[in-house]
Amino acid sequence: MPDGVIAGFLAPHAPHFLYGENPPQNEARSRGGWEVIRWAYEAARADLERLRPDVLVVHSPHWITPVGHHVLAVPHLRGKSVDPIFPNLFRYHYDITVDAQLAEAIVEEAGAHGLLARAMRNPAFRVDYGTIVTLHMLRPDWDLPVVGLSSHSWPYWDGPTPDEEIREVDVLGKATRAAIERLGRRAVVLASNSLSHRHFSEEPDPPDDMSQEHHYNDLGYRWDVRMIELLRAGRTREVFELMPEFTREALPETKSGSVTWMFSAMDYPEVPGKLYGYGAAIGTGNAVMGFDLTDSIVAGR
Ligand code: 2X7
Ligand code: FE2
Repeated sequence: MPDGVIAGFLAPHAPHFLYGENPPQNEARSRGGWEVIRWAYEAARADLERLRPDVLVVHSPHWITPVGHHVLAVPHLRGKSVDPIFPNLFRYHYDITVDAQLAEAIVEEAGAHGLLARAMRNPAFRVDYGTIVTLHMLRPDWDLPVVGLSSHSWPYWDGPTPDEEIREVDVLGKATRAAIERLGRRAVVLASNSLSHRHFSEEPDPPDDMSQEHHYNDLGYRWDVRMIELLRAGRTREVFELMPEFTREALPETKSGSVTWMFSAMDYPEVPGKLYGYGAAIGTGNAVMGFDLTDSIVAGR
């Protein structure tokens, strides 16, 4: 089997999905919920297993670093992560093994590609829920080493501008790929992103009352379906051409760059994406999709 970047997954991280799973690591308990997405993740997990990667590399919008790109580079991270907006749903005890050698190589390559990048070597660092939910939903056994990348953005400053952000994550994707190839890793890259991102500001009581869960508006839903159909057809170039309009109209979480980074790390393949499922989380649009560069997960698009 070849080395390098072998696949990517669009793997959204609403804390609701993990809350619905009731894993022992999470303090909050639910009656389930968000099954369509949780079943989608079940199928994606089986495909991830077939790919036999030796590392998972994830880019998260909820580790925000205004100054440069940061990369988790502590070999072992343990602690408790709490979602700042939904602490009632997500209080998670994590125990994460990091491929620190790959993390350092990504930082080096990012620097060589002209980006400002830093290795995060603080063992007391608290890992964000975006990184954790995506990794947990795809690999709940946590038996593979991982690398986490931050999102270099800051909503309150003039820079980076949206165009600069896109350029930065495109270059970061190339640097990630170069590091993976240099070390001969078999890596799967994960975009921790939902799609349309307007969400309700009040939760139902109880939060897992599924009669209250639906898309925030029709505009967001229709944009998501349009983007998903293009991704399913492998029409990647059109997806990126539409990205600015999508960003303006649907306020998608892809704005923080995870999807662009992932496609750049995969070298923008025009492969058909496999849709595992699509559904709402407090109004946002969430698709779980796989992009296989090896042909080991085909079928069932
Ligand atoms: O971070 C999130 C998200 N992306 C979607 C929905 C709800 C909460 O948190
Ligand atoms: Fe999010």
